[in-house]
Amino acid sequence: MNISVPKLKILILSTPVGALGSGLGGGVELTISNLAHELQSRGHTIEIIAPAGSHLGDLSIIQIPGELQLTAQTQEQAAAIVMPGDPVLANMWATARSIQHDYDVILNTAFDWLPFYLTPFFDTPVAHFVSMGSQIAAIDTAIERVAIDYPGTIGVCTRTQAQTFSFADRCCVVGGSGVDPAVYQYCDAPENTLAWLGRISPEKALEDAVAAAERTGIKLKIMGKIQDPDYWAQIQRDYPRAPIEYLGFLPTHELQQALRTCKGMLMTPRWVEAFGNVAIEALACGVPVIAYRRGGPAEIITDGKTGFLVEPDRVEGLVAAINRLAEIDRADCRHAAETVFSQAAWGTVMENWFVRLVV
Ligand code: HBI
Repeated sequence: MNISVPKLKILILSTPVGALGSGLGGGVELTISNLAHELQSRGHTIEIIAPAGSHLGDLSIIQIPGELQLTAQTQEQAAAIVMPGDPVLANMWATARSIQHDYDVILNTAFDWLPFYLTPFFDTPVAHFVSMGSQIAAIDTAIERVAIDYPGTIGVCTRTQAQTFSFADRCCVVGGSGVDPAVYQYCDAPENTLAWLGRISPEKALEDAVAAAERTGIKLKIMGKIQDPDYWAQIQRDYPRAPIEYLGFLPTHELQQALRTCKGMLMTPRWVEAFGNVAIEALACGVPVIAYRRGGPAEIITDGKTGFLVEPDRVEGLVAAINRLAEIDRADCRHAAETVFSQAAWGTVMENWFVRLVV
């Protein structure tokens, strides 16, 4: 029986740390892009508010000027809330307030104090997609206030991420994204290369993947935004002989072309990765994922079937798993992306979340 779902008008507010398309917003870019396309394909109306200079395929975006927000993961746990002089975050939410009555629901994707504080000031229901684990106590407190006063409005990617908050039981696990299998070309005859994808920033611990490449002598293709140039320079100084190649921050079509021929992808999060969109992109190409057993990847990868989960922060564990990659059937990786982690399956979870908040 096809229970008809009401067609919703959804206003999505992006992350204030960078324009969409810059790579500074990390996984949130893929989350917003895939969600917008999937919900539009189901007849919903989507509008996006994001910092000026944003572009995301064919999606229309209300561009907002102002200064970008400091990234939360670079601040101390006890940090005070900091807003720049002309904050793009505040400007984005002032625009949202002025047009809120044209929409059934507002989706916040910023991991910042302001959107949570402003929630009671809005008439239109606000759903919050929380994109990271606990970073700053003041932000945690603001999220908890909303979780208590507006039950069901705090969405998180994984159970592990929820458990970094004291109010884990008040969070709805909605996943981090879903992939459209048609966008990724499956490859069952890989070359002898490895891949690492992500923002090049200390919490992603790229150095461990580079160390594994040096020890195995297998070339590591690195893709992603250089968010911390000093950190990247230090890695190159520490591992001068490692067989690495930096391919840049690539759009999905080019990214999957470079990724699909790899025999495995390494995920080395030093922090509790909320989800790990890059893991499901690798699976969609048929590429097994070797990941530290920490955070989102530990809930995405089935050990021994779609990749390997290894002891965190130990390069020798990565090396041992690299030597076992031939045990994985790449078709199992692709199948996981076509089913559990598909854009369609995730779209249904997100659609149900929004419908529950509107009725
Ligand atoms: N920091 N202050 C702040 N706000 C965000 O929305 C934010 C961030 N750091 C990282 C980030 N978003 C995204 O890269 C998440 O996908 C992790």
